Amino acid sequence: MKTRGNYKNKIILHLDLDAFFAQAETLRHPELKNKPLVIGADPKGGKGRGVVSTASYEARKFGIHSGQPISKAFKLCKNCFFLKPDINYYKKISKRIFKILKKYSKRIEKAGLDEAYLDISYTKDFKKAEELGRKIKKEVFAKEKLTCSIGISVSKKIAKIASGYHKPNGLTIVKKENLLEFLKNLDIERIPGIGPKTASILKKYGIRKVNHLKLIGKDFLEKILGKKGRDFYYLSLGIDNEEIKMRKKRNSIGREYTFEKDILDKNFIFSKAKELLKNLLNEISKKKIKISSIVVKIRYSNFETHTYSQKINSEELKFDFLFKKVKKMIEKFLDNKKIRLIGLRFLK
Ligand code: TTP
Ligand code: MG
Repeated sequence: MKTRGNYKNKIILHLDLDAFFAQAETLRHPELKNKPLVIGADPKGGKGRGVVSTASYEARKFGIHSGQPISKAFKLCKNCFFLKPDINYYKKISKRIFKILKKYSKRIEKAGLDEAYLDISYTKDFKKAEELGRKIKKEVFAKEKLTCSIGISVSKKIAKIASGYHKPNGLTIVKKENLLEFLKNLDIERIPGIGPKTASILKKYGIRKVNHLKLIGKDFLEKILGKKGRDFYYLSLGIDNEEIKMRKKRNSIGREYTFEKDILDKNFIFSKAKELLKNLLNEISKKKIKISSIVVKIRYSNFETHTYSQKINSEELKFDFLFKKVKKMIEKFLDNKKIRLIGLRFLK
């Protein structure tokens, strides 16, 4: 995989899992597969006050969709299956999906739990990019038994529109030469950033299709929608220069330890701190991270928690020196109180 270098033509892949929470639930409730399934707040027999997180494609046929009041969803389909969301479970799946995706590009943006942009300009042409799209879909399904939709184009927004174009389980390629043809007759709601509110403003002026944005012109759109309007105008011409936003590097690195039982013995606490410090210094030297301060965290048995930080410079990044410092920092807190947790953190 090569992701660096100035490729003349940008190729962006957008992936979005289909009905993510609902699909995830069918993995552990196979009896719900291909059934109308709604993930959201408890419908409480139609009196529930929360909203729908997502619905399986079978449930969408009843008019159920994300964000809708759960009471309405219940009225639309009393025989649908309703489950409450379990975010931690979805996060675990999401992490594994991203592990797969990271193999295919170093320039990757996490746009949500089930959504990512990958810069795949290194594939150089759309034929190879399409092959890669198929490969990723195959691998996601083989490893996680989940279907996704992929869009591939010359920019982020167009790739996202493309991934939503043939959902579920779609793969849509929009090459530069087909861009304007593809955009022309799309409903304006397909554009990322045009929600129901913006759409209703635009429709007041008869603007329903992407082509209408182009015809009405930049100045008018800017007048009614501000800077956003100008972006929509440029998008109608196929112009979108938004960059992939990679996650910022971590600006701290830390470890903590919760004792099996609350501890009073100072030397025992020091010995744990020693272990944490050794591990952290090891990691810092491996990753060649620059450090500006160290933070000690102490939690007493009653959960009261304190942190204490001190500046350090790179010459001081030696075990003996730091261990002395850490011991002093810890001692400030001990005060003959039982300790539940000890933590050490270095800040960049
Ligand atoms: P989406 O990708 O927008 O929706 P989806 O994956 O359920 O369906 P699609 O096939 O159209 O992509 O969002 C991903 C998950 O985020 C979704 O499964 C549930 C959650 N979500 C909410 O909780 N509330 C919301 O309003 C939306 C839009 C999503
Ligand atoms: Mg999705």
